[in-house]
Amino acid sequence: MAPRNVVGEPTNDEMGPVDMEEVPTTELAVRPHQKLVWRNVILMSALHIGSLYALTLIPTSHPLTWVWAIFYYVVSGLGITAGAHRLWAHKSYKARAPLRCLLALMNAAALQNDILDWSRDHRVHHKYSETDADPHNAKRGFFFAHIGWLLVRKHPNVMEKGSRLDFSDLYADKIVMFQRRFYRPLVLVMCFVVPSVVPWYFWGESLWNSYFIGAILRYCVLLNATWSVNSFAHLWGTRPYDKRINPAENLGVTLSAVGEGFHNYHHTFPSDYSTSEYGWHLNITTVFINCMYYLGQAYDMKKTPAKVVQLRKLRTGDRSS
Ligand code: ST9
Ligand code: ZN
Ligand code: ZN
Repeated sequence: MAPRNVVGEPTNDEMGPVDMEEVPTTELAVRPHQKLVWRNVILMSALHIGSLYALTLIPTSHPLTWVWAIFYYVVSGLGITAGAHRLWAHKSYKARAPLRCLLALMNAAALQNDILDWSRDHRVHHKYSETDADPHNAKRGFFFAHIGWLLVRKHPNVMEKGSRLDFSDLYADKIVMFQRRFYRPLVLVMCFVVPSVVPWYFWGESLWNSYFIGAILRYCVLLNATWSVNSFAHLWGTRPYDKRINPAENLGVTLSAVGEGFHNYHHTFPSDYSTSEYGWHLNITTVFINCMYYLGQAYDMKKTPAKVVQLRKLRTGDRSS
């Protein structure tokens, strides 16, 4: 994707006033895109309640089950960061078919919509950040940017502006389309069956404990870590590369989101494969991609030259580092 300017896009206010006479008053109260999708509200509430219950099971579960849950958290997190995000949404490096198959499976373990949907929303997010066309527009507040955007219909501008972007590379990728076609069974196996069965089979954990800790709790924490990039890292932190945009460098998010909290850098240089000035530093995803490079599975990694980064910091940074 070509580097893009996230400032200067028209905001909702600049798109002109709503013609009040054409919109019946009842529709003004709750617009279609603000209506709650009750199915999602119920599922997300159940997931969070189930996760609180899972916390109570930790003291009585096998320590290897905790290790497994953390390991599988990283595996599924990489399916998002190294897969949907850096490979498919940004094309910041290339991957051979075996790695793309592996990443598609790891991505299904994260259950964050299929790769095509995820990448489509993410490209629109970068192009139209902090406007109504941004699926998780942080200008609508912390809650909306974090989880609220998944509980209501999308703003019509998301579809309208999104339909102007090019996603032909995603539709042309057979592995992406395979994952989309068989998404439900893949999710069933990768997100729920595998994390539940491994502790039960290998060290005799009860299926009940392994399901709640390996599947439910791990999935819920992973979702919240991912959403933190949209909420925390779009609202709080330093802006050493471009002080004119919302996305910020946020250490807490970097640590929980396996290296994705360098968000001011990432929105300033979106095609950099390490999403950070500092390469592999605090960045498990970059370590993973580098290992794949040495195994011959990843190649053509894009890196913004240090000189360009320094000049940009001097020109638009907040001088915080
Ligand atoms: C989840 C995703 O959690 C999380 C993503 C976070 C992203 C973070 C990014 C941060 C950077 C990376 C860091 C990663 C860090 C990872 C750390 C890991 C440790 N453009 O969507 P629909 C069109 S998912 C163009 O149904 P509604 C299209 O034609 C959680 N067109 O809209 C589409 O039809 P089709 C689990 C677009 O009806 C049609 O509109 N999943 C675009 O308004 C309808 O689309 C859930 O909870 C676009 N961008 O529904 C499910 N978008 O697809 C949540 C749409 O056939 N989703 N179109 O082509 C839903 O239920 C619904 O999407 C909805 C909106 C209710 C939210
Ligand atoms: Zn991105
Ligand atoms: Zn962002």
